[in-house]
Amino acid sequence: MGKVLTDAQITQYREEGFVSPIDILSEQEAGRYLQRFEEAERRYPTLAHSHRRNNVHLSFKCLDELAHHPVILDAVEDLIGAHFSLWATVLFCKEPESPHYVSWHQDATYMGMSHTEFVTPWLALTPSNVATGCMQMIPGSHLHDILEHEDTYAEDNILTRGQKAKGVDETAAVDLLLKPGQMSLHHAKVLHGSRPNTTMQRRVGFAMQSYMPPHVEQVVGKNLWLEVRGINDRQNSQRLHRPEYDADPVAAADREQADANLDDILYRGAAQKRGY
Ligand SMILES: O=C(O)CCC(=O)C(=O)O
Repeated sequence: MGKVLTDAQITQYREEGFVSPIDILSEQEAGRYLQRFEEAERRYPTLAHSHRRNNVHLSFKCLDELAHHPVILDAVEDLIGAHFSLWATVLFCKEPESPHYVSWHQDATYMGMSHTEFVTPWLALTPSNVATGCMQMIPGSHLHDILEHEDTYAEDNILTRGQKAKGVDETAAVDLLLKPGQMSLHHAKVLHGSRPNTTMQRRVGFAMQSYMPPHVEQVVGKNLWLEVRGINDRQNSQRLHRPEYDADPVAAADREQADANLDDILYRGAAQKRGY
């Protein structure tokens, strides 16, 4: 038994590359976080929108709190040990009846890391189900090498390059159904994607992408990290600041740098650059 995860959940993660659902917040608490996020979004529209969805935790206090939520961090610790930092976050909002989807991919493909033992918690702030376009995963796919990915730049594909892994057996896919306040945890190499939101409700998921132990090093781009738990000595790394309040200028300056760095890493060698 870990601090949060049962032995069965830890085994599921090791064997399948994901574990879900895990209760983090009550539905009411999730509703309050959603409300705080949407208020901040209305107040500072330039800091969070579909083309500015990375690292919003460096701008909005409610997302910073979630990225440091003790139960989320304990669950992460159960999988990767007691020392880890946060690389980035992505706020995946699928607007009502929008055609946007996420093609099959493996996160580690373009992150420029030395190793792939890292984990992403994805916390639902609204219902994430088949109708709203929940994530789907291919169990056991993290045990294989990274597949070749093709950059499609397809218009409704909300991945940076519209990258699509080749040769995915979609019949093996599992839907990760989450209520508001529940999260999934997925491995850097597991194949996953999601379909469009066909409902009248927004689908909001906060991906803390990813928590990484100190032996995982950035080998492409600058070395920028938010220290989260334990001791994380990395050569030549720069420590990011947490916002003390919404739009805190100290953390905002860090976010500018972190977003530019992410762009540089994720689009390295790409034929086109899009706004995501
Ligand atoms: O939110 C989605 O639909 C996809 C999220 C995703 O690909 C990820 O968190 O790695």
